[in-house]
Amino acid sequence: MNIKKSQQLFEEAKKYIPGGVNSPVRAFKSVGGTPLFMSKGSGSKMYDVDDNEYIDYIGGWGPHLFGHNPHFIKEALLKAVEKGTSFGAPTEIEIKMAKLILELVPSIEMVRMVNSGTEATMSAVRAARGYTGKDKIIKFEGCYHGHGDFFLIKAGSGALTFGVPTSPGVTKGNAADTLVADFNNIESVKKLVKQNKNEIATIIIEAVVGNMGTVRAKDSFTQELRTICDEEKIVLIFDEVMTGFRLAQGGAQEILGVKPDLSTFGKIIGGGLPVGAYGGNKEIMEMVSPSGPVYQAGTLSGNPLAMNAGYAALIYIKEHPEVYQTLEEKSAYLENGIKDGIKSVGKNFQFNRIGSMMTFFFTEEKVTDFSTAVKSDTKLYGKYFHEMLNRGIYLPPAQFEAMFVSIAHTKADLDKTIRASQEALKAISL
Ligand code: KE4
Repeated sequence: MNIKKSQQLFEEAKKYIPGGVNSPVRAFKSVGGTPLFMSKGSGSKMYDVDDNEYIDYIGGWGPHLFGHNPHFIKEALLKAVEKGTSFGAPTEIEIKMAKLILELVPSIEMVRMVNSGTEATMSAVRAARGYTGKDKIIKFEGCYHGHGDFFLIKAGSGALTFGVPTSPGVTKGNAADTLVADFNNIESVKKLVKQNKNEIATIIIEAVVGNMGTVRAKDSFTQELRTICDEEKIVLIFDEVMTGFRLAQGGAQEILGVKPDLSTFGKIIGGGLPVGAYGGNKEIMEMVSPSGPVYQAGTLSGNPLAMNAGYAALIYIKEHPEVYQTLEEKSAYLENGIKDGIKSVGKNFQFNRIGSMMTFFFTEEKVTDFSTAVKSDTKLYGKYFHEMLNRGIYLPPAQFEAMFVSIAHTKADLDKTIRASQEALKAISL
Protein backbone atom coordinates (compact mmCIF):
# COMPACT_ATOMS: atom_id res chain seq x y z
CA MET A 1 0.00 0.00 0.00
CA ASN A 2 1.42 3.40 -0.96
CA ILE A 3 1.52 5.74 2.05
CA LYS A 4 4.29 8.01 0.77
CA LYS A 5 2.46 11.28 1.36
CA SER A 6 1.55 10.29 4.94
CA GLN A 7 5.21 9.47 5.57
CA GLN A 8 6.30 12.86 4.24
CA LEU A 9 3.63 14.72 6.20
CA PHE A 10 4.47 12.85 9.39
CA GLU A 11 8.16 13.80 9.13
CA GLU A 12 7.17 17.42 8.61
CA ALA A 13 4.55 17.38 11.39
CA LYS A 14 7.12 16.14 13.90
CA LYS A 15 9.10 19.34 13.40
CA TYR A 16 6.24 21.51 14.65
CA ILE A 17 3.92 19.36 16.77
CA PRO A 18 4.94 17.11 19.72
CA GLY A 19 5.19 13.60 18.23
CA GLY A 20 3.68 14.96 15.01
CA VAL A 21 0.12 14.66 16.32
CA ASN A 22 -2.33 16.65 18.38
CA SER A 23 -3.38 13.65 20.43
CA PRO A 24 -0.97 10.84 21.40
CA VAL A 25 -2.96 7.76 20.46
CA ARG A 26 -3.04 8.92 16.80
CA ALA A 27 0.73 8.45 16.51
CA PHE A 28 0.55 4.64 16.11
CA LYS A 29 3.23 4.32 18.84
CA SER A 30 1.80 1.14 20.32
CA VAL A 31 1.26 -0.60 16.96
CA GLY A 32 4.29 0.83 15.15
CA GLY A 33 4.44 2.25 11.65
CA THR A 34 3.49 5.63 10.23
CA PRO A 35 0.21 7.27 11.23
CA LEU A 36 -1.97 7.85 8.17
CA PHE A 37 -2.97 11.42 7.42
CA MET A 38 -6.62 11.47 6.48
CA SER A 39 -8.04 13.77 3.82
CA LYS A 40 -11.75 12.84 3.71
CA GLY A 41 -14.47 10.86 5.41
CA SER A 42 -17.80 9.80 3.99
CA GLY A 43 -20.24 7.35 5.56
CA SER A 44 -18.31 4.30 6.78
CA LYS A 45 -15.20 5.22 4.79
CA MET A 46 -12.11 7.34 5.36
CA TYR A 47 -9.55 8.27 2.69
CA ASP A 48 -5.90 9.04 3.39
CA VAL A 49 -3.75 11.59 1.58
CA ASP A 50 -2.47 8.83 -0.74
CA ASP A 51 -6.07 8.08 -1.74
CA ASN A 52 -6.22 4.75 0.05
CA GLU A 53 -9.76 3.89 1.19
CA TYR A 54 -10.50 2.41 4.61
CA ILE A 55 -13.57 1.06 6.33
CA ASP A 56 -13.39 3.15 9.50
CA TYR A 57 -13.99 1.57 12.92
CA ILE A 58 -12.60 4.50 14.94
CA GLY A 59 -15.41 6.85 13.98
CA GLY A 60 -13.47 9.86 15.23
CA TRP A 61 -13.01 7.93 18.54
CA GLY A 62 -16.73 7.73 19.05
CA PRO A 63 -18.58 10.79 17.63
CA HIS A 64 -19.56 9.27 14.27
CA LEU A 65 -22.59 7.20 15.26
CA PHE A 66 -24.01 7.91 11.79
CA GLY A 67 -20.72 7.59 9.90
CA HIS A 68 -18.72 10.49 8.47
CA ASN A 69 -20.40 13.70 7.32
CA PRO A 70 -24.07 12.66 7.48
CA HIS A 71 -26.20 15.06 5.42
CA PHE A 72 -28.31 16.24 8.35
CA ILE A 73 -25.25 17.41 10.31
CA LYS A 74 -23.60 18.97 7.27
CA GLU A 75 -26.78 20.89 6.41
CA ALA A 76 -27.15 22.12 10.00
CA LEU A 77 -23.55 23.35 10.00
CA LEU A 78 -23.78 25.09 6.62
CA LYS A 79 -26.90 26.93 7.78
CA ALA A 80 -25.33 27.92 11.10
CA VAL A 81 -22.06 29.18 9.64
CA GLU A 82 -23.98 31.69 7.48
CA LYS A 83 -24.87 33.51 10.71
CA GLY A 84 -21.40 33.53 12.24
CA THR A 85 -19.21 31.16 14.23
CA SER A 86 -19.38 32.31 17.85
CA PHE A 87 -20.66 35.33 19.74
CA GLY A 88 -19.45 34.90 23.33
CA ALA A 89 -23.05 35.54 24.27
CA PRO A 90 -25.96 33.22 25.00
CA THR A 91 -27.90 31.88 21.99
CA GLU A 92 -31.26 30.11 21.72
CA ILE A 93 -29.74 26.90 20.33
CA GLU A 94 -28.04 26.36 23.71
CA ILE A 95 -31.44 26.21 25.40
CA LYS A 96 -32.75 23.78 22.76
CA MET A 97 -29.65 21.61 23.23
CA ALA A 98 -29.96 21.61 27.03
CA LYS A 99 -33.69 20.74 26.88
CA LEU A 100 -33.02 17.92 24.43
CA ILE A 101 -30.30 16.39 26.62
CA LEU A 102 -32.67 16.56 29.62
CA GLU A 103 -35.39 14.90 27.54
CA LEU A 104 -33.17 12.04 26.36
CA VAL A 105 -31.33 11.36 29.64
CA PRO A 106 -33.78 11.24 32.59
CA SER A 107 -31.11 11.68 35.28
CA ILE A 108 -30.11 15.08 33.89
CA GLU A 109 -31.98 17.96 35.56
CA MET A 110 -29.52 20.69 34.54
CA VAL A 111 -26.55 20.70 32.16
CA ARG A 112 -23.53 22.86 31.30
CA MET A 113 -21.89 22.72 27.87
CA VAL A 114 -18.08 22.71 27.60
CA ASN A 115 -15.61 21.98 24.79
CA SER A 116 -14.24 18.51 25.48
CA GLY A 117 -14.73 15.38 27.53
CA THR A 118 -11.77 16.38 29.69
CA GLU A 119 -13.39 19.69 30.56
CA ALA A 120 -16.63 17.87 31.35
CA THR A 121 -15.04 15.39 33.75
CA MET A 122 -12.79 17.95 35.41
CA SER A 123 -15.75 20.27 35.98
CA ALA A 124 -18.03 17.51 37.24
CA VAL A 125 -15.44 16.51 39.84
CA ARG A 126 -15.00 20.16 40.88
CA ALA A 127 -18.79 20.52 41.25
CA ALA A 128 -18.91 17.34 43.36
CA ARG A 129 -16.07 18.61 45.57
CA GLY A 130 -17.75 22.02 45.90
CA TYR A 131 -21.11 20.45 46.73
CA THR A 132 -19.81 17.98 49.33
CA GLY A 133 -16.98 20.06 50.75
CA LYS A 134 -14.80 16.96 50.52
CA ASP A 135 -11.53 16.58 48.57
CA LYS A 136 -10.85 12.97 47.65
CA ILE A 137 -12.02 11.13 44.56
CA ILE A 138 -12.15 7.45 43.63
CA LYS A 139 -11.48 6.41 40.07
CA PHE A 140 -10.90 2.92 38.65
CA GLU A 141 -7.74 1.43 37.22
CA GLY A 142 -8.06 1.23 33.44
CA CYS A 143 -10.71 3.94 33.23
CA TYR A 144 -9.72 7.11 31.39
CA HIS A 145 -11.49 10.40 32.00
CA GLY A 146 -9.36 12.75 29.89
CA HIS A 147 -6.10 14.42 30.81
CA GLY A 148 -7.10 16.36 33.93
CA ASP A 149 -4.22 16.12 36.45
CA PHE A 150 -6.21 14.22 39.06
CA PHE A 151 -7.21 11.56 36.52
CA LEU A 152 -3.73 10.72 35.21
CA ILE A 153 -3.22 8.21 37.95
CA LYS A 154 -2.96 4.74 36.41
CA ALA A 155 -5.02 6.05 33.52
CA GLY A 156 -6.22 3.69 30.86
CA SER A 157 -6.33 4.50 27.12
CA GLY A 158 -3.13 6.07 25.71
CA ALA A 159 -1.30 6.24 29.03
CA LEU A 160 -2.03 2.58 29.71
CA THR A 161 -0.77 1.63 26.25
CA PHE A 162 2.38 3.63 26.87
CA GLY A 163 2.73 1.70 30.12
CA VAL A 164 3.01 5.00 32.09
CA PRO A 165 0.90 4.37 35.18
CA THR A 166 1.28 8.01 36.36
CA SER A 167 2.06 10.90 33.99
CA PRO A 168 5.04 13.16 34.88
CA GLY A 169 3.88 16.66 35.78
CA VAL A 170 1.06 15.45 38.02
CA THR A 171 1.70 16.79 41.52
CA LYS A 172 1.87 14.67 44.63
CA GLY A 173 -1.05 16.72 45.94
CA ASN A 174 -3.25 15.62 43.08
CA ALA A 175 -2.15 12.02 43.37
CA ALA A 176 -2.86 12.10 47.11
CA ASP A 177 -6.47 13.10 46.55
CA THR A 178 -7.07 10.49 43.87
CA LEU A 179 -7.73 6.97 45.12
CA VAL A 180 -7.70 4.10 42.63
CA ALA A 181 -10.04 1.12 43.00
CA ASP A 182 -10.31 -2.04 40.90
CA PHE A 183 -13.03 -2.13 38.25
CA ASN A 184 -15.80 -4.66 38.98
CA ASN A 185 -14.40 -5.22 42.48
CA ILE A 186 -16.75 -3.70 45.08
CA GLU A 187 -14.55 -4.81 47.99
CA SER A 188 -11.76 -2.56 46.71
CA VAL A 189 -14.20 0.36 46.82
CA LYS A 190 -15.47 -0.48 50.29
CA LYS A 191 -11.88 -0.65 51.56
CA LEU A 192 -11.03 2.83 50.25
CA VAL A 193 -14.29 4.29 51.57
CA LYS A 194 -13.57 2.83 55.00
CA GLN A 195 -9.95 4.09 55.02
CA ASN A 196 -11.03 7.59 53.95
CA LYS A 197 -14.24 7.95 55.96
CA ASN A 198 -16.11 11.20 55.19
CA GLU A 199 -13.29 12.43 52.92
CA ILE A 200 -14.51 11.21 49.54
CA ALA A 201 -16.38 13.71 47.39
CA THR A 202 -17.04 11.54 44.38
CA ILE A 203 -16.63 8.21 42.64
CA ILE A 204 -16.20 8.54 38.89
CA ILE A 205 -16.52 5.57 36.56
CA GLU A 206 -16.89 4.59 32.94
CA ALA A 207 -19.74 2.18 33.70
CA VAL A 208 -19.07 0.59 30.32
CA VAL A 209 -15.37 1.14 29.77
CA GLY A 210 -13.90 1.81 26.38
CA ASN A 211 -10.45 2.83 27.58
CA MET A 212 -9.00 -0.45 28.73
CA GLY A 213 -10.68 -1.93 25.72
CA THR A 214 -14.42 -2.59 26.03
CA VAL A 215 -15.41 -3.97 29.42
CA ARG A 216 -18.86 -3.80 30.99
CA ALA A 217 -19.41 -3.25 34.70
CA LYS A 218 -21.34 -6.11 36.33
CA ASP A 219 -24.92 -5.01 37.12
CA SER A 220 -24.38 -5.83 40.79
CA PHE A 221 -21.21 -3.73 40.86
CA THR A 222 -22.82 -0.49 39.68
CA GLN A 223 -25.87 -1.08 41.88
CA GLU A 224 -23.61 -1.51 44.91
CA LEU A 225 -21.69 1.64 43.93
CA ARG A 226 -24.99 3.50 43.98
CA THR A 227 -25.80 2.15 47.47
CA ILE A 228 -22.37 3.09 48.85
CA CYS A 229 -22.68 6.62 47.43
CA ASP A 230 -26.13 7.03 48.98
CA GLU A 231 -24.96 5.79 52.38
CA GLU A 232 -21.70 7.80 52.40
CA LYS A 233 -23.01 10.98 50.74
CA ILE A 234 -20.63 10.55 47.83
CA VAL A 235 -21.50 11.98 44.40
CA LEU A 236 -21.65 9.18 41.81
CA ILE A 237 -20.40 10.37 38.41
CA PHE A 238 -20.90 8.25 35.27
CA ASP A 239 -18.40 9.28 32.65
CA GLU A 240 -20.51 8.80 29.51
CA VAL A 241 -18.24 10.73 27.17
CA MET A 242 -17.92 7.58 25.05
CA THR A 243 -21.09 5.67 25.98
CA GLY A 244 -23.53 8.58 26.03
CA PHE A 245 -25.99 8.27 23.12
CA ARG A 246 -23.73 5.44 21.83
CA LEU A 247 -25.14 2.47 23.76
CA ALA A 248 -28.72 3.75 24.01
CA GLN A 249 -30.54 7.09 23.96
CA GLY A 250 -29.94 7.18 27.72
CA GLY A 251 -26.40 5.76 27.47
CA ALA A 252 -24.80 3.23 29.82
CA GLN A 253 -27.02 4.36 32.72
CA GLU A 254 -30.07 3.23 30.73
CA ILE A 255 -28.48 -0.16 29.98
CA LEU A 256 -27.37 -0.68 33.59
CA GLY A 257 -30.49 0.79 35.21
CA VAL A 258 -28.49 2.89 37.67
CA LYS A 259 -29.05 6.64 38.14
CA PRO A 260 -25.80 8.59 38.70
CA ASP A 261 -25.83 12.00 40.42
CA LEU A 262 -23.82 13.57 37.61
CA SER A 263 -22.98 12.42 34.09
CA THR A 264 -20.40 13.65 31.60
CA PHE A 265 -20.79 13.65 27.85
CA GLY A 266 -18.75 14.36 24.72
CA LYS A 267 -18.11 12.94 21.24
CA ILE A 268 -21.60 12.17 19.81
CA ILE A 269 -23.17 15.30 21.36
CA GLY A 270 -20.88 17.44 19.22
CA GLY A 271 -21.73 15.73 15.94
CA GLY A 272 -17.98 15.63 15.27
CA LEU A 273 -17.25 19.14 16.58
CA PRO A 274 -15.58 19.94 19.94
CA VAL A 275 -18.29 19.59 22.56
CA GLY A 276 -18.45 18.22 26.10
CA ALA A 277 -21.14 18.54 28.74
CA TYR A 278 -21.73 17.71 32.37
CA GLY A 279 -25.01 17.65 34.22
CA GLY A 280 -27.37 15.84 36.55
CA ASN A 281 -28.79 16.59 39.97
CA LYS A 282 -30.05 20.20 39.97
CA GLU A 283 -28.92 20.92 43.52
CA ILE A 284 -25.34 20.05 42.58
CA MET A 285 -25.42 21.84 39.23
CA GLU A 286 -26.76 25.04 40.81
CA MET A 287 -23.47 25.18 42.68
CA VAL A 288 -21.80 26.02 39.34
CA SER A 289 -20.96 29.65 38.55
CA PRO A 290 -22.66 32.04 38.06
CA SER A 291 -25.58 30.51 39.98
CA GLY A 292 -23.20 29.17 42.64
CA PRO A 293 -19.61 29.49 43.86
CA VAL A 294 -17.99 26.60 41.91
CA TYR A 295 -16.13 28.36 39.13
CA GLN A 296 -16.09 26.98 35.58
CA ALA A 297 -16.00 28.88 32.30
CA GLY A 298 -15.17 28.55 28.59
CA THR A 299 -14.82 31.04 25.74
CA LEU A 300 -16.29 28.67 23.17
CA SER A 301 -18.65 26.74 25.41
CA GLY A 302 -22.03 26.36 23.68
CA ASN A 303 -20.78 27.96 20.47
CA PRO A 304 -23.43 27.95 17.75
CA LEU A 305 -21.58 25.73 15.23
CA ALA A 306 -20.95 22.93 17.70
CA MET A 307 -24.42 23.31 19.18
CA ASN A 308 -26.12 23.09 15.79
CA ALA A 309 -24.06 20.04 14.81
CA GLY A 310 -24.71 18.37 18.17
CA TYR A 311 -28.39 19.28 18.14
CA ALA A 312 -28.78 17.77 14.66
CA ALA A 313 -27.17 14.57 15.94
CA LEU A 314 -29.39 14.30 19.02
CA ILE A 315 -32.58 15.22 17.16
CA TYR A 316 -31.80 12.42 14.70
CA ILE A 317 -31.45 10.02 17.65
CA LYS A 318 -34.72 11.26 19.17
CA GLU A 319 -36.58 10.88 15.87
CA HIS A 320 -34.99 7.55 14.94
CA PRO A 321 -34.75 5.46 18.15
CA GLU A 322 -34.51 2.42 15.86
CA VAL A 323 -30.85 3.32 15.20
CA TYR A 324 -29.91 1.29 18.28
CA GLN A 325 -31.57 -1.83 16.96
CA THR A 326 -29.80 -1.29 13.63
CA LEU A 327 -26.45 -0.83 15.39
CA GLU A 328 -27.07 -3.96 17.50
CA GLU A 329 -27.77 -6.09 14.41
CA LYS A 330 -24.75 -4.82 12.48
CA SER A 331 -22.45 -5.14 15.51
CA ALA A 332 -23.63 -8.65 16.41
CA TYR A 333 -23.13 -9.73 12.79
CA LEU A 334 -19.55 -8.41 12.85
CA GLU A 335 -18.82 -9.97 16.25
CA ASN A 336 -20.06 -13.40 15.16
CA GLY A 337 -18.07 -13.27 11.94
CA ILE A 338 -14.84 -12.30 13.68
CA LYS A 339 -15.39 -14.90 16.40
CA ASP A 340 -15.84 -17.60 13.73
CA GLY A 341 -12.47 -16.53 12.35
CA ILE A 342 -10.85 -16.79 15.77
CA LYS A 343 -12.23 -20.32 16.19
CA SER A 344 -11.00 -21.30 12.71
CA VAL A 345 -7.37 -20.63 13.75
CA GLY A 346 -7.89 -22.68 16.91
CA LYS A 347 -7.60 -19.78 19.31
CA ASN A 348 -9.83 -18.56 22.12
CA PHE A 349 -9.00 -14.84 21.88
CA GLN A 350 -11.57 -12.68 23.67
CA PHE A 351 -13.99 -10.36 21.89
CA ASN A 352 -15.98 -8.05 24.19
CA ARG A 353 -18.95 -6.19 22.77
CA ILE A 354 -21.60 -3.95 24.23
CA GLY A 355 -23.84 -2.53 21.54
CA SER A 356 -21.72 -0.92 18.85
CA MET A 357 -18.61 -0.65 21.08
CA MET A 358 -16.27 -3.63 20.96
CA THR A 359 -12.68 -4.81 21.43
CA PHE A 360 -10.74 -7.82 20.14
CA PHE A 361 -8.39 -8.73 23.01
CA PHE A 362 -5.35 -10.85 22.17
CA THR A 363 -5.65 -12.92 25.32
CA GLU A 364 -7.42 -16.22 25.90
CA GLU A 365 -8.59 -15.25 29.40
CA LYS A 366 -11.93 -13.49 29.91
CA VAL A 367 -11.39 -9.72 30.17
CA THR A 368 -13.41 -8.30 33.05
CA ASP A 369 -11.08 -5.64 34.46
CA PHE A 370 -7.70 -3.93 34.16
CA SER A 371 -5.58 -6.85 35.34
CA THR A 372 -7.11 -9.24 32.81
CA ALA A 373 -7.08 -6.63 30.02
CA VAL A 374 -3.34 -6.05 30.34
CA LYS A 375 -2.65 -9.73 29.81
CA SER A 376 -3.39 -9.09 26.13
CA ASP A 377 -0.50 -9.52 23.72
CA THR A 378 -0.10 -5.95 22.44
CA LYS A 379 2.59 -7.01 19.94
CA LEU A 380 0.22 -9.51 18.38
CA TYR A 381 -2.46 -6.83 18.32
CA GLY A 382 -0.01 -4.55 16.47
CA LYS A 383 0.62 -7.21 13.82
CA TYR A 384 -3.14 -7.84 13.43
CA PHE A 385 -3.75 -4.08 13.20
CA HIS A 386 -1.34 -3.72 10.26
CA GLU A 387 -2.63 -6.83 8.48
CA MET A 388 -6.11 -5.32 8.69
CA LEU A 389 -4.90 -1.86 7.65
CA ASN A 390 -3.24 -3.34 4.56
CA ARG A 391 -6.61 -4.87 3.72
CA GLY A 392 -8.36 -1.50 4.00
CA ILE A 393 -9.73 -1.88 7.53
CA TYR A 394 -8.93 0.95 9.94
CA LEU A 395 -9.01 -0.24 13.58
CA PRO A 396 -7.94 1.65 16.71
CA PRO A 397 -4.10 1.84 16.66
CA ALA A 398 -3.94 0.49 20.23
CA GLN A 399 -5.12 -2.66 21.97
CA PHE A 400 -6.73 -0.79 24.87
CA GLU A 401 -9.35 1.10 22.89
CA ALA A 402 -12.88 0.45 21.66
CA MET A 403 -13.81 0.09 18.02
CA PHE A 404 -17.16 1.41 16.83
CA VAL A 405 -19.73 0.36 14.25
CA SER A 406 -21.88 3.13 12.77
CA ILE A 407 -25.27 3.00 11.03
CA ALA A 408 -23.36 3.76 7.81
CA HIS A 409 -21.50 0.41 7.88
CA THR A 410 -23.07 -1.79 5.19
CA LYS A 411 -23.26 -5.60 5.08
CA ALA A 412 -20.61 -5.47 2.37
CA ASP A 413 -18.34 -3.51 4.75
CA LEU A 414 -18.90 -6.04 7.51
CA ASP A 415 -18.33 -9.03 5.22
CA LYS A 416 -15.11 -7.46 3.92
CA THR A 417 -13.99 -6.88 7.53
CA ILE A 418 -14.79 -10.46 8.56
CA ARG A 419 -12.86 -11.84 5.58
CA ALA A 420 -9.91 -9.53 6.30
CA SER A 421 -9.88 -10.58 9.94
CA GLN A 422 -9.79 -14.25 8.99
CA GLU A 423 -6.87 -13.61 6.59
CA ALA A 424 -5.07 -11.39 9.12
CA LEU A 425 -5.26 -14.03 11.84
CA LYS A 426 -3.78 -16.58 9.43
CA ALA A 427 -1.05 -14.13 8.42
CA ILE A 428 0.25 -13.36 11.93
CA SER A 429 2.26 -16.15 13.43
CA LEU A 430 -0.07 -17.34 16.17
P1 KE4 B 1 -11.62 14.45 25.33
O1 KE4 B 1 -10.99 15.47 26.26
O2 KE4 B 1 -10.58 13.67 24.57
O3 KE4 B 1 -12.71 15.03 24.45
O4 KE4 B 1 -12.41 13.38 26.25
C1 KE4 B 1 -11.70 12.72 27.26
C2 KE4 B 1 -12.44 11.44 27.60
C3 KE4 B 1 -13.17 11.38 28.77
N1 KE4 B 1 -13.86 10.27 29.12
C4 KE4 B 1 -13.86 9.18 28.31
C5 KE4 B 1 -14.63 7.96 28.73
C6 KE4 B 1 -13.13 9.19 27.10
O5 KE4 B 1 -13.14 8.08 26.31
C7 KE4 B 1 -12.40 10.33 26.73
C8 KE4 B 1 -11.56 10.38 25.46
N2 KE4 B 1 -11.43 9.16 24.76
C9 KE4 B 1 -10.23 8.98 23.97
C10 KE4 B 1 -10.30 7.61 23.33
N3 KE4 B 1 -9.89 6.60 24.20
C11 KE4 B 1 -10.05 10.07 22.96
C12 KE4 B 1 -9.00 9.80 21.91
C13 KE4 B 1 -7.79 10.63 22.13
O6 KE4 B 1 -7.35 10.78 23.29
O7 KE4 B 1 -7.27 11.11 21.10
